[in-house]
Amino acid sequence: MELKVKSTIGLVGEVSVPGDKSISHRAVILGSLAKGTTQVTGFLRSEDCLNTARAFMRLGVSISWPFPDVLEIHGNGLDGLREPGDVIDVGNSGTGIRLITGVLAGQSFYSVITGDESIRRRPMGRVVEPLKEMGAMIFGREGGDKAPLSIIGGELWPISYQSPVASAQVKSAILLAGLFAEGETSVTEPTLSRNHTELMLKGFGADVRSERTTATVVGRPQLNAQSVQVPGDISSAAYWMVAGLIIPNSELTITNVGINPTRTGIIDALRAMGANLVLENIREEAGESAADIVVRTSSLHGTEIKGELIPRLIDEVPILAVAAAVAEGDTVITDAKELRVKETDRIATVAVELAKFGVSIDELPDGMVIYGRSELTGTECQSHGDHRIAMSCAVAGMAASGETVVHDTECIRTSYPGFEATLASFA
Ligand code: SPQ
Repeated sequence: MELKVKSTIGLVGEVSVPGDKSISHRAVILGSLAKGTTQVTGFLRSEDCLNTARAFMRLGVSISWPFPDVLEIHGNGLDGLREPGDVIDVGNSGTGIRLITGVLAGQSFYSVITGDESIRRRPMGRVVEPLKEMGAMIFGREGGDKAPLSIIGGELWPISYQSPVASAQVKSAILLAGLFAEGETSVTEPTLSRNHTELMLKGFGADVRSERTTATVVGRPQLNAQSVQVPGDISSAAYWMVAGLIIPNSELTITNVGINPTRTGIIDALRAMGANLVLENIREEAGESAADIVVRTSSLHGTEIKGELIPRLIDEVPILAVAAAVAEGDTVITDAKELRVKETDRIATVAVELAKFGVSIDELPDGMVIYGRSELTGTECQSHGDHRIAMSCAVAGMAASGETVVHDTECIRTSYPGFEATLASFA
């Protein structure tokens, strides 16, 4: 599939984005391990999250859709999963494979988990090693670092793990495995990553503590079914935030967006660049907050993005690079080596694709320098199979002169079904 985008002006009105991907995955996982029926409203029906639901159905959990935007998970409790009859396939989802592997590590049956070509390239050693320390047997290609992974879990013991990377997937895999270990399992990370797992575990009744960058869970809890309300995904909202800021004559409200502080780095970075961005109607539900975000066309300037800010905006770097390209002055992004092991090497793919629009950009080993004030020129670009690159190119195309064609855009379905329709509504 390809997406044709024309130069656009004046984004005015209201737009909504689908449910948060991270929260939707976690709702399926915890709903499956809880006793009773968990109702998830605003569940993200994207390929990644549907694959997580399919994985738990394969593990014996009954999941139904009473209404289009409501998912019901009929959980059988912590010990209610059963050996799958076939390989579990997470598709393109790093969150899916790493978090589900944490759960499988605590099961006494045999399972095999894999994903698409991009998933089979991404590092799994970061979860396999600590889960093996807890007592699980896990095998994979390249010494256990690459999927497919075969897992024989069972009795686990708790660990206190010092993670070398700030990664919510590593932290969550270990905390989920910790549910099956007697005693306290804790994970300390160099800087705080998104904390949806900790918040949701608390909501389902687990004993969880968070102190600075350490999260601790007490094993063998009784998890009870919950009603989960999923807010809109700030990572999806980021495309319209940037579009509304860089496209002339825009005033756009993005409604019901999750603003968990571990995810709002994009707001902080854009404000540091001079964005006219206001939060309205701020509210909280079950530990997760949401707001309407109003953006108005702004004259942006370059900034420095590094350190603790990076995990709070890691998935937004590609679209932030588009904002930086049209800003006055240079933007320097460092401490973001993690970008090299996402769906694609996002430092390389952002540099290659934005250069096609006429942007001057240098790769750094752990980030990039974007030389601002570029006049964007419509072009033909490639997603490389990465949803965030596809959507960032589409927004760059809206701000560019002439027409832009983005090739290979099926991947957008992994996180943002409906992106193309919203884009078309602005044409
Ligand atoms: O799930 P996946 O494929 O890893 O998705 C991405 C994305 O861009 O949507 C990353 F490629 O988001 C991750 C994010 O980068 C989702 C996530 C989570 O839900 O726990 C955590 C982050 O990854 P990590 O490795 O830093 O923990």
